[in-house]
Amino acid sequence: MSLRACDSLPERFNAAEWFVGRHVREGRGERTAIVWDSGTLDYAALDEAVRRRAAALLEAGLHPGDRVALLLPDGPELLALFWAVMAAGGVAVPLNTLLHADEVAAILDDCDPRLAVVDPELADPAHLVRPGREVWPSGSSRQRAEAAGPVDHYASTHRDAFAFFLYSSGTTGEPKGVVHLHHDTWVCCATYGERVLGIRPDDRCLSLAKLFFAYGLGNAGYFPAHVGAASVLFAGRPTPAAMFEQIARHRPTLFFAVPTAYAQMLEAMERGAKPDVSSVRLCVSAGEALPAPMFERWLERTGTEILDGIGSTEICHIFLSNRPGECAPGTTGSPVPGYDLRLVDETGEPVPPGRPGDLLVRGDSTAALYWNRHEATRATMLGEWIRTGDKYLVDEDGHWRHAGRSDDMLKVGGIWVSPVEVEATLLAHQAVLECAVVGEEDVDGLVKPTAFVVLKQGAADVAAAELQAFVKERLAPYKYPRRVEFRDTLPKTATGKIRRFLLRRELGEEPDAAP
Ligand code: 3UK
Repeated sequence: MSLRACDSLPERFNAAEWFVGRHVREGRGERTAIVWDSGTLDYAALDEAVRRRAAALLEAGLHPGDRVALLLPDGPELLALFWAVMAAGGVAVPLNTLLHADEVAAILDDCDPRLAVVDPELADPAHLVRPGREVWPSGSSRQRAEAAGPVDHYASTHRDAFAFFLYSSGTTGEPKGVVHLHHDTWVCCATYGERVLGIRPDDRCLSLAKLFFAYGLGNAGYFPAHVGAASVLFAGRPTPAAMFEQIARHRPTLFFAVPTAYAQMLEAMERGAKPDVSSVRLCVSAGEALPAPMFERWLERTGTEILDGIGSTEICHIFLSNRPGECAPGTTGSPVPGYDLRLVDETGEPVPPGRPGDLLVRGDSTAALYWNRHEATRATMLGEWIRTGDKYLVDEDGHWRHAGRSDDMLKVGGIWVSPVEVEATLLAHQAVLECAVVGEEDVDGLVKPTAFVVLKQGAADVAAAELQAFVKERLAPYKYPRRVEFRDTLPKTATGKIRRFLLRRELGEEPDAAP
């Protein structure tokens, strides 16, 4: 018998009702729900916006379980639509706004939405229409919502019904739809939200990671909405200057970012920027490991700790984390209450203490499946347990330390980059004969993609910058190799496979004892 965290929820449970409607029902309608550069919205206004949008979706013929894709910048419209889709009994699919048009089209073909709402500045809506799929430009979606009378109740969904998909890059670059249920977000709030963040009604949450990432969705979407607190939403590019300005203007109490961003903000401060971050009670880092020196530098400059925690799109949010006042820099702390963790070897047996093993996690917020990916689902979701693809070890103080990945995937600025996908793109360049992409640490100890390239004989010389631009034109810009090194040959196995680990070893990223 397994005790599920969400057993305390009623069987009929709609996440949108919990995170929005409930506050109005219980008399908290006047509390601020969303703050952004041109206004604020209280819970009563957000609830009405959600119910109007749900009405517009139902009028358009949305059926329970139909997917609705959302391609919009962070702001009240995106958050209202996200909840509205669930309020109407549908399944919300927020899309990465940094992707190229053909990357977006491929995701839409996979999740097969009945409807997509698209900001015309991010993609051409007409280009995405298919038989059986309507596409509403975001302006016309807003008009439909304003014209619709609000629905009078949130759909009576099962707590285990599909609620939203988040697309996450796979090993060859093709994105996989990670399917989450109505109870998953509630579980993240009851575990990490309450037990680690201590989320409370007077919090204001600002996330550098956008809402379409699992990380951002919790940070500035459902954590504050769990307790009637406020989301600070920012649509722009999260440069250090923009983040300092947002913090000074909107005075968040919780600030969420990725190590690369903390590194850039520290650099700006070390060059003389003097941001006022006095409103922030806690900073959080996730997406990739936070190097210990960055924790120390930030503490020295701001007087605030950065809580490093690991989460994943599949587990929905953070399941292993440091605790306020007890941070162990350079480690990911200890398991979040509500999650069980195991480290196993290749045969599935537990590893002895101090030795690295493959991390398996059990908890009640883990994804149900990968949409249309039966084999990947079976390889990752092992009954109650889920395979993270990370290697970890527990040190003598009982702290969990990240020890790399069991695949070749790179985390760059907290975002997945598939070396295979970047290599395939480079190979499409007429001058490239062979290439290999591996991670290389920068001065802060953060991984960036480096490409080793062999040019075709007789091909005109190409500059590194040309190859970098070639990748940026075809893939989301954060995927391009930060450094390109030209070689005459690449190390290969007898069967002709490129031995990436030898290149990693040359860069000092792999211990000499590797296979
Ligand atoms: C890596 C970390 C070391 C690790 C995420 C919700 O990053 C998130 O989700 P993704 O699916 O990636 C998951 C993978 O990223 N990783 C994340 N955090 C850390 N490695 N230290 C960390 N602190 O490989 C993991 O399997 O994109 C999703 C909430 C928070 C998140 N970070």
